[in-house]
Amino acid sequence: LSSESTRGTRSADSTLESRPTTDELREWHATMVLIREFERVCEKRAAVGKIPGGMHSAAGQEAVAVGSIRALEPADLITSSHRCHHHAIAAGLTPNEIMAELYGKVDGCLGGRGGHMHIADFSRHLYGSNGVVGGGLGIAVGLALGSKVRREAQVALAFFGDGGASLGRVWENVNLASLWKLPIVIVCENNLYAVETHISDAMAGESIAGRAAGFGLPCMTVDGQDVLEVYDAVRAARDRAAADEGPTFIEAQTYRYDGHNTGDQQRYRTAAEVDAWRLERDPIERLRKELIDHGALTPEDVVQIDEAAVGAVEEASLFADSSPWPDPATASAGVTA
Ligand SMILES: Cc1ncc(C[n+]2csc(CCOP(=O)(O)OP(=O)(O)O)c2C)c(N)n1
Ligand SMILES: [Mg+2]
Repeated sequence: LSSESTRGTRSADSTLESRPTTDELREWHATMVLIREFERVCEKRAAVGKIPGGMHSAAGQEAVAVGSIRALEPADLITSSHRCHHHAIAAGLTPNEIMAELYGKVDGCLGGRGGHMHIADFSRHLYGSNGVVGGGLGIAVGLALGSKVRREAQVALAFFGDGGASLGRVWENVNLASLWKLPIVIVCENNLYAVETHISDAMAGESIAGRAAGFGLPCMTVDGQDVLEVYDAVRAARDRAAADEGPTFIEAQTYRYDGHNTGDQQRYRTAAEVDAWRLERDPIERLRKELIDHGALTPEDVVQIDEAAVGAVEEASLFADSSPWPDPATASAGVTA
């Protein structure tokens, strides 16, 4: 459970055919387990008011974040959405600094001034979670434009949700990305719901990827519960973008296990629907089974990985609890009139 990002673990001359190593897959699995445990504990901490304003859990969507971010090279750039902890952990932020930020404490990644919807760390190239639905995509388009103008090989990766796919702002940015052939990979995490609204009640047309195709860029749909399928699609898209061949749009079909945000009573879906996704398509169980079947993980390893995740998140909670509040006198530091 290294806190170091393992982005770009493949050699620069790797081909599309090359597969992640067993060690890499083991790290992906451990990171997904850590995300799941982080969300489990955060839900509890938010429910008792430790996380002011509540939060949006990404439990169930781990493979989208890990598969996408592991397909990047270290210099690449990421923007997130309001549902963001899986992106932040996959990008290499530690549970301690994320948890302290969620609590609003001084040891958080932004000194406790950002909170859940402003988790960022420019040193790890994470340009923020975002309370504006679809807002991160606009920032990523700007990052990709900057990279192209400077002739740097940095690719931007943007995440947004199916609800964002019904916003004009999202398509304005997809249009510009395609028109200007920007080095960007656009990942829509289609978890079927925008707050309480099922996608079938909100969206005309066949699919989100189908909509995107109208903007003249390669578009595809992937199984977002299959980390390798996500990785392959994003890696190919990343390679295209780095070769100055323009953007790619990827719709990753996924599912959130928890409510939309803290306190959601979930009257808009059945427990049976949630259980079916958990039992039949869980991204961690799938990868775990594959690794065990191939002798890359033992049942003892699994116990140890689960325990390590519990320990790391327990430590993060203690760390956040004991971290001081920011000094009110510094509240406007850096703000100019
Ligand atoms: C511009 C804007 N409109 C509305 C909201 C309120 N809002 C917050 S999350 C959300 C639903 C987003 O759904 P989706 O894009 O599918 O992401 P998910 O929550 O499923 O991850 C809405 C409507 C907002 N934050 N920003
Ligand atoms: Mg959604």
